[in-house]
Amino acid sequence: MRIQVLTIFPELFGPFLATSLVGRAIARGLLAVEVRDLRDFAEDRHRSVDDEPYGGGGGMVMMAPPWIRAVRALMAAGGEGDEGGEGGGATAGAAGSPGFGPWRVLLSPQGARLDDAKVRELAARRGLILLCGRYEGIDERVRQTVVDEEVSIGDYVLSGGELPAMVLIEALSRQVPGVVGQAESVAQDSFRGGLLDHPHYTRPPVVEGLAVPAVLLSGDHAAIRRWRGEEAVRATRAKRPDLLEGGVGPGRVLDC
Ligand code: 4HQ
Repeated sequence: MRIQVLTIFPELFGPFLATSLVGRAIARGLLAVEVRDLRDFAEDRHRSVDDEPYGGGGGMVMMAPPWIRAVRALMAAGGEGDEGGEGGGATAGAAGSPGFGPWRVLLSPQGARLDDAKVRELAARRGLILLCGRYEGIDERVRQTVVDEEVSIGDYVLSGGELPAMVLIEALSRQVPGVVGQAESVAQDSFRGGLLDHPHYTRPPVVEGLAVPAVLLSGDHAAIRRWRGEEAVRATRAKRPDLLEGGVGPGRVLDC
């Protein structure tokens, strides 16, 4: 999977992309992430990307032309794009065929909230362009011309779309085949059932007077599997009952 990022702070991504699971996925060629400076697509010698809002009021607004030029340049240089289809927004530049090219995502609190289903859906695409805004907003015509979808990581206000983009990249990378190892992917499967994870323990056996549940030391693997299933349901009911009310009922979850 190929992800292109547009930002005025490309340096924020360095250590993130070099570290841990994401770093390894990139090193192994399973994931390609290219971070581009939006200012490279400005028109003036000051490399301006913001201006005062029409209608007045405080703050600055990101200008449309640098974004539009940047996104179109990335699409033209796309190489492998997306299979397209999905009514896709504008065109894929060079070929000019509508609906093809990378899927363009604007990180914004106005988008649908990111969840496991959305992560899987986006991870199934071959190419993404992530637009990271700053300032008080982005000229509305950017959305109208070069954005396929807006995604939010939660109902709070950040100063920029860079952290949301990193959240998305990390979650997406875990869905790329081969990125997460066999053992880890078993644990990951538990969320697919819509449940929270069961509690985990490692040495030492007693911490601050708190002992490890005896069943985990029993060597009885069927009993351990049962205990973990029950604890997952208990944790979900106590901490996130909303997950049990959704499409995946507890009955079905207990089956797996
Ligand atoms: N933003 N989820 C970028 C967010 C946000 C969010 C506010 C996006 C500021 C410039 N993005 N603008 N929450 O708070 O994605």
